[in-house]
Amino acid sequence: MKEWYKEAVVYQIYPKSFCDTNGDGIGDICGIISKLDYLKELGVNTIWLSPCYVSPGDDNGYDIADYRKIDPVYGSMDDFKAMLSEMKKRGMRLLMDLVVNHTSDEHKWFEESRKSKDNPYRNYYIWRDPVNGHEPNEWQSNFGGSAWEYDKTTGQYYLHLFSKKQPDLNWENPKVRQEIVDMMNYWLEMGVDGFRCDVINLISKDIENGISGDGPRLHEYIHLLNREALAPHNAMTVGEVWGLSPEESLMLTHPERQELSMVFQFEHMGVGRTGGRFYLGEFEPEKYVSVLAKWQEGLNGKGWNAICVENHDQSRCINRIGNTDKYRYESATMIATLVYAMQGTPYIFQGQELGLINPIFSSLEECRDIEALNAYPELLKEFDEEEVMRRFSGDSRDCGRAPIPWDDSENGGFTTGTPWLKLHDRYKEINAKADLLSSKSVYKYYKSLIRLHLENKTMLYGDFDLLYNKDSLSVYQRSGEDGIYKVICNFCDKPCAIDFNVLPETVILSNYSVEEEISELAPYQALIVKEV
Ligand code: TEU
Ligand code: CA
Repeated sequence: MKEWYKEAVVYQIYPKSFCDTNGDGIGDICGIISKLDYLKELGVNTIWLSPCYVSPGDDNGYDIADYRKIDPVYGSMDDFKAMLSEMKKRGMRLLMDLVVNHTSDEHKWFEESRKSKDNPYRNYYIWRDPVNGHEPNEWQSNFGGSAWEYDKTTGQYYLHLFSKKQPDLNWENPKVRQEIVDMMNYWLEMGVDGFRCDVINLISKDIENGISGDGPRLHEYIHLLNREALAPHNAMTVGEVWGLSPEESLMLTHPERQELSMVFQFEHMGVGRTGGRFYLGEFEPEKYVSVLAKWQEGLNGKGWNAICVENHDQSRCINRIGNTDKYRYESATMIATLVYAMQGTPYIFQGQELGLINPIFSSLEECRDIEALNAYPELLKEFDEEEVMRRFSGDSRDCGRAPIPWDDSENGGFTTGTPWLKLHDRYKEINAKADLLSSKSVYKYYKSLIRLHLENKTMLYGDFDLLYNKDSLSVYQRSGEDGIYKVICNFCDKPCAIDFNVLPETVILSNYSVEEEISELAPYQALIVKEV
């Protein structure tokens, strides 16, 4: 069935790092407004805005203290409404970040909840008695340490699957569910078009039976949000879920179930990790492509994929998959071609369209992310300081969060003040202005790719077939209403032979100019070829 979300091309803005207009070193809503023409020109038609609600900022806004207010550091509600209307003027839609597995401990619900066992808000959160003077169970927080925090006022522990400043909401409580529904309607009625739903599969738990996510009432809760808020507004949703199979994801997204529009899967982003975060090994292109292919085949005709390369929890793809020096343009555009010529709704993380690279962190003082800060003492038990910083420079969440360099002036024109987090080290050379002036512009390539995606029915809706995937070469086919296309990618910094010839007149898009018949791909070459 045709749905608007299937023809969305989404650009993720991480507001803290996008564009600062008042010199406090932190991006803001006025900064976003100032770049809407840049985004319109790129061709994206939907913005996903990471949290900009009132927050103490323990996890950069994923710890919300007031769901209905804009944090003053980003601007006022008037600024927000102006931004929304400027987006609408340009035919763009807006997705807000819905972070409802937890709030901030500075949310008024939690401040009430912790006061006493009989406070009306007590049951908004998850409280348990100590067991033999200890935590109720062994659960670990995603950011390290126990998932339980003792609160001496009432002598009980509360659950926090993330930082201790992010207490988990108790979805078993119908009042909590109603609060969330009302809050979603508040934003939808203001004109927001949908939500990216943070760790949405964690909202249902069965603590007594050791279940910390994907709990027994998950589908009931999400269906409720759909019925009471999303469906009446024809809103789009993308769920953030970790570790699901395509079959499990269909349970959340099959249209008949009326839950979510689509989910992100992160399986391909984990390719090359030898352990958890901070344990990167060699990247394996064959595995990367086969994971993506599995999701293409698993959802085709039944569900719908969110296709993405990076986000604010990941490092930059060219550092991991591509080549940041000699072939930065080629590898950035090859990865984009491989992923965005597949079937699904594209999500582009800010800066990806410029082929941005990771910063190099040389001391802990340069790092900001709570996950890295918490992991630091643990990693030091295993590695020396230099090695820990090398790991942070390759795999910490600060990598993708580095502020955007808009030009080659001091701090890349991101701010006139001191940026809250350092920019990548080569911003004098790699920035938006330089990219747009270059004959090898990543932005312009993205623009062509987005246009092709939106204008070609095969690219939008066609079937996917993996034809070849070995070592550094992958070939897949899209077939549909507007013909048959082959997408051919070379993941390596050396030429790669193919056993067929490509005629220049059949090339729809490539990151190299193709003047004559070829039977070999150049380093990191990508081709979209029309079958004749
Ligand atoms: O991320 C969920 C999440 O599971 C990741 O933070 C993950 O724990 C981490 O990257 C593993 O190394 C979402 C948001 O995207 C993230 O920014 C938030 O910190 C988190 O939820 C809590 O709200
Ligand atoms: Ca600012």
